Amino acid sequence: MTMQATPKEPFTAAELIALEDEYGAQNYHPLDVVISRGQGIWVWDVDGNKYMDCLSAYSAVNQGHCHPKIVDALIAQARKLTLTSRAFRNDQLGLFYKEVCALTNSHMVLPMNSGAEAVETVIKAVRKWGYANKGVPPNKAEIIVASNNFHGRTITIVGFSSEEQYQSGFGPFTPGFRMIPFGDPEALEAAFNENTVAVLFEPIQGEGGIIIPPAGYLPRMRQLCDEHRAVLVLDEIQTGLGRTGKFFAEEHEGIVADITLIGKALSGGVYPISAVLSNKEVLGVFKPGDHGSTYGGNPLACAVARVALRVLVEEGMVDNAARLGPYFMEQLRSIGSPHVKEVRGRGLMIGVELHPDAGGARRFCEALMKRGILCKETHEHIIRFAPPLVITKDEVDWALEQIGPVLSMA
Ligand code: IF1
Repeated sequence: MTMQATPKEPFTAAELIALEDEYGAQNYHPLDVVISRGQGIWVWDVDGNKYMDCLSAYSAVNQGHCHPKIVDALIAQARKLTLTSRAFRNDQLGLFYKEVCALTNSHMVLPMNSGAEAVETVIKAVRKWGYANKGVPPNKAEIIVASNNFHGRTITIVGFSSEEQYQSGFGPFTPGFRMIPFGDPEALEAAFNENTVAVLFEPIQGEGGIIIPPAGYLPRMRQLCDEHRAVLVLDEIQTGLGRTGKFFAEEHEGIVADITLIGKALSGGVYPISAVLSNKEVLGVFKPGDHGSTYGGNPLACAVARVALRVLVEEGMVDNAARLGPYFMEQLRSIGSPHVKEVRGRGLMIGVELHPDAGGARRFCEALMKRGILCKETHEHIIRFAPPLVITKDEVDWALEQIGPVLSMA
């Protein structure tokens, strides 16, 4: 392999973009803003332009960019110990377990790195639980999932996606999933059979377009899982940890899942860590050697997550999302743009759905970028606003001053 001469530092935005495009796999289509610094809700590009981050790395940065206490924890732990593997114990893991369980009323935890790994882990756990505890015949376990779901990118996970692009060219896939429309209680009821081991849902579909199920749907799901002795698994990787104005989105519906998946903001965007939170019955099926990960549960991740959880609670970020989310949405509606079909969301997980003839959400995201706001379309017609939960009312007002003219453009 020969190395090409690269330009001398500091690199311009155009040079850095060219490097990404020349050497990187083209599995993304990012906006052409090259970010080099972040603090709280703000990020700066290599030319020093300042932007409000209204994506928060898909809700990983709920605590704000480079939260000083989380960064301090990272640095302090990095100087002490970073990785032991799970062949040995480390002095952060048990403390992380205890704190995350206390905060979430869980009894058992399994730490992984990415959200997709947490989803894969729970699929293994509920299958094994079904064979051992429910008497499901070997290899017959079924998991009920929703159409329009998003749970990650592994082969098994995209295998139960309804999005043609996520699957196309990647088969064959893992069997054992039954897909039903999201939000329809009758379809849900009809999907259970004696081999159903679990229901795996997002409480609000994120990538699906900020889709909130009808009132009563999740309680009905809870009831059906109890009746059929199936494990209710909620993927709160995006909706959890304060994003919707409650610690977990399930709280809006007054239910408690058997298993909750978290990731993303578990570290405040500082380090990859995810976790499966469960009762003892389900995660209890794992025996030594059944599952694992080299980096899962490493002391650096645990030290970071402990502080990331603490600041979320101590600094009132969940309440802030509950307070400012409805205000943000109400003000977005009052812009009265003819392009807007609907503004919906919970807390600071907000979607603005445009009419099909508005010309697509991407052009609005590009116009917002020019006015100092970074956000990302989902599907073709939905603009998503999900700033870090540390945003203030004045900053929401500033954002609205930028968003108003953009939504009103021709
Ligand atoms: C990408 C969207 C968000 C998730 C839920 C599991 C995962 C995710 C509910 C997997 C991940 C991401 C991944 C990111 C884009 C993104 C996303 F646009 F696709 F929909 F957040 F809105 N469950 N969501 O939302 O977690 O393995 O990525 O850690 O580029 O694929 P991961």
